Amino acid sequence: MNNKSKFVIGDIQGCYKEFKNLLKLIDPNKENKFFCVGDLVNRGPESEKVVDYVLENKVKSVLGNHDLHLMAILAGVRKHNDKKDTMTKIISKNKSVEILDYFLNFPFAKVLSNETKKTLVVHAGVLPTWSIEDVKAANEELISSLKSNPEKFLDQMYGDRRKAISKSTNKKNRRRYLVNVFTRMRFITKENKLDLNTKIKKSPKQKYQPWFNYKHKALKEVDSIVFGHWAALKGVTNNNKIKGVDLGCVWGGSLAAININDRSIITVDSQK
Ligand SMILES: [Mn+2]
Repeated sequence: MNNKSKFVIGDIQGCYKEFKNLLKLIDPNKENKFFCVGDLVNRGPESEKVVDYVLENKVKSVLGNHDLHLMAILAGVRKHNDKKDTMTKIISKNKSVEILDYFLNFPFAKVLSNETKKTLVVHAGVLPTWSIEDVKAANEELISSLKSNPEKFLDQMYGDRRKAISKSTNKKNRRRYLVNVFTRMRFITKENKLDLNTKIKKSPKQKYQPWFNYKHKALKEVDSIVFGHWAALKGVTNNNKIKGVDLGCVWGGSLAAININDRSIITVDSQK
């Protein structure tokens, strides 16, 4: 395999065995030329092993909603939901500070460059109206606020803020909206209003479209956008330049990696 290949790996969600199998295919010499799309943990069986591997090997990722949830638990501002969450072994490790510190290095959006190509990586999506500069500004706004006071940020980030807001309005609501765009968004209106409840492929509400169906300003500056989060799509966006890489490994699908150079996809089956 071309050792200049760079990959973006889909939502691992604690599927450690599949993650290791995928790494054998894409990174046999441990040159670490891969990046993750977020949701490294939760719902799956071995989140604690994924976290250990991530810290030991300095794996890089953007933040997903489940990563933020773990960080909020580690920061003590959110409780583990024993009915749904599968992260008790991470919490009991007594490494909360170390793990939280590491995850605080992750951005919400990242532009990867490979040879002549540029790829924007986000967990859920970006607004169609955003240029790359706007994406970076929104990321910077969130990251600086997260880093300056993690407990406060992680405590306040939850809330179904769906309506787009300008910079001048309430900062807390603005942060919530931006977190929702980067980590939870699936459907939006052309006024950038979010539908945060629908997880299937089509929204029952006509004016809400998948975020990648709109014309994206950022695609004037990057060659493609890669995202995860939306397992129900099975990667299908019908858009050559916007690629979904969450193939639902944790739900019995597969774990995928996309080669950002030629956009080819490598998958390993879920062991479920
Ligand atoms: Mn997600």
